[in-house]
Amino acid sequence: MRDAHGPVEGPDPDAGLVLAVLAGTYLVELETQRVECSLAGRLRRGPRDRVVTGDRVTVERLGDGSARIVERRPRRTRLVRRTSHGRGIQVLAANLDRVALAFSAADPDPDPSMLDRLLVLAELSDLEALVVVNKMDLVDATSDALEPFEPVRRAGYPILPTSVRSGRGLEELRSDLTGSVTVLAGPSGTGKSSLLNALLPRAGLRVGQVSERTGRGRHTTVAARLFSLPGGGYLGDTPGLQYAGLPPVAPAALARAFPELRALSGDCRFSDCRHRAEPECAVRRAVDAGRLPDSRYRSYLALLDEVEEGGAAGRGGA
Ligand SMILES: Nc1nc2c(ncn2[C@@H]2O[C@H](COP(=O)(O)OP(=O)(O)O)[C@@H](O)[C@H]2O)c(=O)[nH]1
Ligand SMILES: [Mg+2]
Ligand SMILES: [Zn+2]
Repeated sequence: MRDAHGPVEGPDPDAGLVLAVLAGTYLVELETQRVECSLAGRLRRGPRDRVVTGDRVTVERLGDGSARIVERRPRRTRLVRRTSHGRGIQVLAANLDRVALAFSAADPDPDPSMLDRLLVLAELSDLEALVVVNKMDLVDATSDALEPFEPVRRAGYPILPTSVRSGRGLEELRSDLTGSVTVLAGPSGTGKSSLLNALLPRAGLRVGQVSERTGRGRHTTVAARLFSLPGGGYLGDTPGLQYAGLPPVAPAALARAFPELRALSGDCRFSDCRHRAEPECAVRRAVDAGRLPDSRYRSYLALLDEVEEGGAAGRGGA
């Protein structure tokens, strides 16, 4: 019961959080319930990602019991990728705190260049990243299964070994994620749905499904879906990230998306050094001296090619 006297404080009853977008319908969590909403006409004009998972919105209840989103509130963060055609950007989710990148110790084997690409996408979206190495039960305790993740650990990213099968690391992951808004992304088959089911008893996601399959050349949903964590916060998945091209960025912004390059680039001779073959390049020097792992540098060069081909460089696209 509310106190009839004095100002009413606390959450705004019409403010909601978009948990999922499904075929033009928006699943919105309000203070006390979840409602399916449509979009007010003026929000329907313009880009298709005008309202995405994670957006904070204002909802208006209509007399017939339905509801619609009448306002999108300012975004704190945006998880972006390049649109599948063209040079624009597509927003996959808003207001995330972190991305948890799920890889597996085996089956499939780790793919360091994919990991570097996803880390760069997280950095370009201003999101924290952590790396989950799942299926640790498939490798024995003395193996060097974490070796492929060493360059990334050295770059400063947290690495958390887990196994849905044995339960290893799940408590740690759960407590780490509690209280923040995180999506899991990563290659197919690494155990993302299994991890979500283990952490969210009621999510009921299908395991072993390739959710990102395309039929007749058309992409199925790539949008993120959030579930509330028992102790607070939200966790979800975002199938769209693993095939993602980088959004158009300037080469300098790409270099800043690698923490270890960021730390070195001030020491290059040229302030606009792209760290390829320029003289007196501090990054090259670090690679040659073994201080910067080859794999990270190769990933940078591959992504630099992609960014330059995308036309962002020198055309004001940044
Ligand atoms: N051995 C082992 N298998 C796992 C583990 N986690 C998931 N799997 C299996 O890996 C396959 C792919 O899992 P899924 O959750 O669908 O992966 P997703 O494509 O990333 O969502 C399924 O057969 C799961 O049973 C794990 O920790 N250990
Ligand atoms: Mg899955
Ligand atoms: Zn350089």
